[in-house]
Amino acid sequence: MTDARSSAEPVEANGGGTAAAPFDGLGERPQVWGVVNVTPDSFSDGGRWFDADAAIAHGLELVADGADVLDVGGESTRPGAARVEPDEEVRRVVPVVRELAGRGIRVSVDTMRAATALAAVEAGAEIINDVSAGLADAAMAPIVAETGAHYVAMHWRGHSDRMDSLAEYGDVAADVRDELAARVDALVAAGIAHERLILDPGLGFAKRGEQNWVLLGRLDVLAELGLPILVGASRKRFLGALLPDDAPVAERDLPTAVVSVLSAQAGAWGVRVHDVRGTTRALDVLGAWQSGRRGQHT
Ligand code: PMM
Repeated sequence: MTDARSSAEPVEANGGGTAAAPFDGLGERPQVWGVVNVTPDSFSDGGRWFDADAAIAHGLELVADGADVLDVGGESTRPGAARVEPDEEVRRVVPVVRELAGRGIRVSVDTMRAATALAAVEAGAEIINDVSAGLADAAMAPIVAETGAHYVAMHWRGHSDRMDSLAEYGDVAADVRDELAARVDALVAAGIAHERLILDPGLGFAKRGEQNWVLLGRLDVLAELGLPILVGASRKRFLGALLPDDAPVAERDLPTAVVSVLSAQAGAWGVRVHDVRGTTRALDVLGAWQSGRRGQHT
């Protein structure tokens, strides 16, 4: 195995802050993660990037649009989705990761499997984005610890085929915080450095529409855990619910960009989006707005 630790420098915010420092909403824009799905069945882009060459070309476009990180995934997590075979997942993501990382792009791999995570790190990925926070594969946390990769722990209660039945909460913001706090303890106990962790509220994963809005409106509750927060609202159903019934999925990009801005203002460290161009432009407006605000006070 290659020594991933030496290549995995701290994930820095654009302004030079480290991953442990949440975006302060005053000047630095959050990390923009561009989604590169190498799947035939992802809900949000209909598997348009299934072919490796097409996925690589799409990733390069996202970087040109301003993506800081490319999040490469080979398994759809849309509600009701069936699991992909482990070998097939590796076959889909590794060539794409190798090519993009080889061009000096910071690559994350979106996987719940330790074997895929390891293969991706060996191919140059610096970040493992695990929507199950280690719950789907007991080997994940020790493997991530061994590689020294950064790790996104997303709030998760069960696989996509049954997650819609797992959306019962007392206080959704406090419950998500507490369940993620337990995952942080387990991940650190397995050897992952605390400063390598990034948390994600898992919008749409065992959450109903209004629960997603509570999580966004109360991001400060999750911020109590003192780790960077990644928000993945892009093109999700709860945004579609704001649009006319017949609106195509791409029309969710404008609401996504607005959520990116509001998340940044609420202290999110990063946003994971399909339409990188729209979100970076929206975040540039926020940056200009904030610089105007600072000017008023000097
Ligand atoms: N959402 C999807 C997939 N991976 N990863 C993180 N960290 N957070 C998310 O909200 C998230 C994710 C949903 O599927 P998509 O790839 O089609 O957007």
